[in-house]
Amino acid sequence: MFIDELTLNISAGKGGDGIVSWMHEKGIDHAGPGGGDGGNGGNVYLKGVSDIGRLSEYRFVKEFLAEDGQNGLSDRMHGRSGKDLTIELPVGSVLTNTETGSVVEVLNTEPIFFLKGGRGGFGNDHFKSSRNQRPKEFTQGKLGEGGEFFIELKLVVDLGFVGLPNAGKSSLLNSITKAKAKIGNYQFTTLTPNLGDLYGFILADIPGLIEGASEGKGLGHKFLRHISRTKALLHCISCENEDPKQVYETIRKELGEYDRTLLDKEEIILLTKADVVDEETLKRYKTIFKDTHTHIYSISIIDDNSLKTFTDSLVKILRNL
Ligand SMILES: Nc1nc2c(ncn2[C@@H]2O[C@H](COP(=O)(O)OP(=O)(O)OP(=O)(O)O)[C@@H](O)[C@H]2O)c(=O)[nH]1
Ligand SMILES: [Mg+2]
Repeated sequence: MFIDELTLNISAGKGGDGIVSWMHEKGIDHAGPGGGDGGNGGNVYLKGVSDIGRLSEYRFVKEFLAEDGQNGLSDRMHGRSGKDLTIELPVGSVLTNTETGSVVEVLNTEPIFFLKGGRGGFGNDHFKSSRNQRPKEFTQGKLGEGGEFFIELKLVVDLGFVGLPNAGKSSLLNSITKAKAKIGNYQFTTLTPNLGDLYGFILADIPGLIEGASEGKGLGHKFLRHISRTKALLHCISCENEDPKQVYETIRKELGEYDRTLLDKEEIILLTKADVVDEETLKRYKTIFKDTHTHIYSISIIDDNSLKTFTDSLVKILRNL
């Protein structure tokens, strides 16, 4: 089950309490204060991983807690600090503190310091001074930082495939990358995003959109968040459609209703399934976009030349973005 949003309670560890105790030296009772300080609570780090399914592993996890610091010990020994906790999240995760609204984004695999553990309290030994040889004071450990976090995955990808269901998006992804997306001669074969790597560029094939997706029709538009970070969109329009422009407008309308900024992205027009029409028709389809687009291509997954021409151009376009 693919999960791209989740709410979790996450807290750094509490600091251990300082304690009150007395040194016991041979023959002398109450030789002086001996209560050690508490250890600091463990910190929480976030680490991005390239596994886009990682959030589903946390489906039944309600909270993540770093270890608390140990209380102070006698004989002036300090408590051990709590172990740090590292939470792995898919690259592209955005965490929002539901109370404060503060946002942290996990954009790469470098560990991010996220929540600070509470400081350990002071034992009575800490309060010893020339004027106070027998302090009875101590302080408690502080709570670690923490809260409730809404985690939303917005994939970090270079190019998003958009189009009607059955346009051949997944077939294309499988043909030009090592992806193994499910293909089917019916609508909504793709139920969750698929990623592929083309010379280091990450391509995302998302479920097909239909008219009314923004009102929840079909699979709705919830997967569009995954192309919100891309610089470019690949409009996949099947040559089976007699009016490619209308298909293009339908998809644009749904994109715009979800998020107007999606309309400002660089667009590449790709007429798919070119083998189902004759050359003249294909030419006519391409001409429709001439005035509005510079990048217009056609492919057929059974024509290796068309795939090669397209991928060569695509890599150039992506390099220049
Ligand atoms: N003739 C022909 N058929 C194709 C081509 N590319 C894909 N198809 C067929 O079109 C159908 C749909 O392909 P998919 O790749 O599953 O389409 P999709 O756009 O991913 O569809 P959804 O996941 O439902 O959005 C399958 O039966 C494919 O075999 C092509 O270049 N030529
Ligand atoms: Mg598909």
